[in-house]
Amino acid sequence: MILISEQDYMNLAFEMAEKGKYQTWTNPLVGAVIVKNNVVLAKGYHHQFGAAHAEIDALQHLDDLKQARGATMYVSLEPCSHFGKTPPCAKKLAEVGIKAVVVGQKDPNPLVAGRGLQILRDAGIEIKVLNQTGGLNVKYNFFYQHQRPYVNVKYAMTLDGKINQQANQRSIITGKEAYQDSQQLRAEYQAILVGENTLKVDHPQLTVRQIAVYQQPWRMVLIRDVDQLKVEDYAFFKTADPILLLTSSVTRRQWPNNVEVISDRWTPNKILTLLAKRGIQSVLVEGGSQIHAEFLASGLVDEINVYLAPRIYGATGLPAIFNPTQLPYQSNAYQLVEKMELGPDMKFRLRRV
Ligand code: AOF
Ligand code: ZN
Repeated sequence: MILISEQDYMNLAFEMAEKGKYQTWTNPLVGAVIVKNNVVLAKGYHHQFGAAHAEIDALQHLDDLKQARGATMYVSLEPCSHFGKTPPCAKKLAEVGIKAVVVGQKDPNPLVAGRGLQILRDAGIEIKVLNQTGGLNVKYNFFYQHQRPYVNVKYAMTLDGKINQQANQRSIITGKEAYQDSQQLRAEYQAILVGENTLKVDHPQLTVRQIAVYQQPWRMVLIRDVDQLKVEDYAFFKTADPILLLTSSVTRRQWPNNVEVISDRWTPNKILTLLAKRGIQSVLVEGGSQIHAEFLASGLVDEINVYLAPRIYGATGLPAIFNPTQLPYQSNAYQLVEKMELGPDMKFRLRRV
């Protein structure tokens, strides 16, 4: 295919950015393409958290850095202006003689937020901002716009709305296709939250096992009396990835290095404030029904993912959203954005309108 338009080059930058998926942790996915006389000279992307930014990766793919002189760079995100884990990209672009920069979207990170564009402008580089995200970095953008993590409430239920065959018994509701999908979903979040009952009944590990992620999501449990927990009974505590126990009690125990215990009177809002302070941009709330009800009632849910299985559990089953009387009427609050068939099951993805 011959690439000719600005949009084609930007789409190529978006495509490059995607290659970093699951690897950039809290950094955005970014892609960059260097073009001169309608020829793509080099492509690059942000490979991994802490690694070179996309612009630098693209420059490194030129046969000779001198080729950058007079070239145009198409980059999906505003070049950075700060010294972070790497030096500022905007300065580097000026230094190597890039003539024009076409940017997908401005960087909402307050460390950059227009300063990168200013550096380019001051260096006499032509700039154009397309105001396109390419569908990338939804949670990154949300986090900086709202100063809190993006919240997804996820659960699997039967046709009669049950998440469990019997209270206090683990039930496998959905099939392997849905399992795989939910693994991918976990890989897209930086934190996973469950309640005490879910931990005790389901014994989940809350890790991503099917996809190689740069870092496992933080595993969080809301738990009343944290010192009563028999840690040795849970596979959950056997891996060294970060665990955050949010409790209303006070702990007198010595915990392993990867486990942090924080005491407070936790509400959804307080949990999100804590995560925001730690720079966590997204959280997947995996249940159970009590936590789901509390989050939905708090109005802090941005997305709902439901897996629907063709089974009926009947009267002994636990209803998906416990205590629905607390819930305000939400019929128009969420809109279907995706519907998928997963083997015998269905998945519905709804976003806040
Ligand atoms: C870019 N290109 O490819 C990325 C950018 O800690 P650092 O140095 O890696 O900086 C991370 C911040 O830099 C990130 O939050 C965002 O503002 C910007 N990321 N910028 O120009 C890239 N990954
Ligand atoms: Zn940069």
